[in-house]
Amino acid sequence: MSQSQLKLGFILHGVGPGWDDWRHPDAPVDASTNFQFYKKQAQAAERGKFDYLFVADSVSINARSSPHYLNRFEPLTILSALAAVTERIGLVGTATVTYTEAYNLARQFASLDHISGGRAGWNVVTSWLEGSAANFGKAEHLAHDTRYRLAEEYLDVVQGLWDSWEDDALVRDKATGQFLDADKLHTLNHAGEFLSVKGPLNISRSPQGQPVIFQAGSSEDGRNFAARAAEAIFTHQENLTEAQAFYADVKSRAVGFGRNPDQLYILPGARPFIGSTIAEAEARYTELAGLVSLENALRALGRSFNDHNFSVYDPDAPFPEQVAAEGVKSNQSASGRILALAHEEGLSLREVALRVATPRGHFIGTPELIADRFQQWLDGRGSDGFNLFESVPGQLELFVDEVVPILQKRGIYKTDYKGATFRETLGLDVPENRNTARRAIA
Ligand code: FMN
Repeated sequence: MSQSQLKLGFILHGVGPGWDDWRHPDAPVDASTNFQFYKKQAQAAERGKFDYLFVADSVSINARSSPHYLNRFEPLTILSALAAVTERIGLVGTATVTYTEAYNLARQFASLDHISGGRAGWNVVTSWLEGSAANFGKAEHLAHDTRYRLAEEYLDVVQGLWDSWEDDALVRDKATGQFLDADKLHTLNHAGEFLSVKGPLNISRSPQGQPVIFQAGSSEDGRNFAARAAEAIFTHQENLTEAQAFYADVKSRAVGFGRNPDQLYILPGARPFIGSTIAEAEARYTELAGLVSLENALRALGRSFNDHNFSVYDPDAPFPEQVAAEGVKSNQSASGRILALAHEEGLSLREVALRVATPRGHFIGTPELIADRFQQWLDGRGSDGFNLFESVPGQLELFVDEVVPILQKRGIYKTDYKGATFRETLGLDVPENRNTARRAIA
């Protein structure tokens, strides 16, 4: 068996995922809306042969939201700009099925795929914050299971729209004057539980056939959705043992849905703190953790519980387990993990909040140690790669210059991009156009 290779993505997170990351002495405070900052990070990641850049998103904020969530670019817009200043790296953006018209979304991602020469990916999310509804004229946010049911129908509609055009539908013969072969342009005529979309889409099939599908929920519904329809899943795993269980579970679900499990990548998050010594790396973690106030730790905690306001409780009393219901309707996997931690270790609210807001992760150390851990997770079938967050400013460059060469030397990471499109880079099949397939059978 040939050695598998790590897939690596980099999340463009502006001033950082934490509430206080922006206070780091080296952090540019305007990073989340600074195109030059995005461009610099994108180009550094491409220099490190990262498979993709990822831009996350949400459609609801309030004064307790983190600095990056409060004020950031819309994903498709920034990714289109980055397409023009990068050449090979994949461009993955979040878009929500609950608050976007399927026709618009299909069109936008197809456009990004054309603009970038076949490098688009869509992170299909359902939006976990109730507050989103009021921004879109909806009386209520859909229930968790309903959102996933919508996601399945929605994805099928979007992929159906992407198949509107067969590959050779555009004849564009100047001599005969034939622009289009109308037999190869197809309406979708979808009418389902949630959506009604006629089609066809007003942009031709894109360079990689269809953008790559990512998914990021890890609840029962989330795992099934990913196993059935996604090509990569973002996840958070506490340790290698849990990651292995998750990996085996999702891959076996994919097999159960009749899929080749190698066509679905499992990508846990990783936030390396790299130093020339372990002590230096630890000091970087401690410096960042030291910036976090209790007030902001409580805000960070609230996010997985439907933006619950934890500041109303006594921080030194036991964790208020009655908030579990907010997590169940919002972010089941993250809130479930937090509740289990509080329960198993009997922690106070303060302790839980500080743990959540200052995650240590498993990747603190020298470049060699980080490479060892990555290899351990890959060889141990805990992951197919990682979705990297920058811990403190400058760590992306350090990773590219110091960790990447070690991974390459070990043969577990590519030394160059394999193909032109994102699918080729990832080794993913091009989905067959459903209309071409039908024609072949007829
Ligand atoms: N949710 C969003 O609404 N927007 C995002 O950009 C987004 N990115 C995510 C990235 C990662 C790495 C992970 C682990 C999750 C992300 N999520 C995002 C949240 C998921 O879409 C999902 O709502 C959450 O994991 C809860 O799903 P569950 O209830 O199925 O566990």
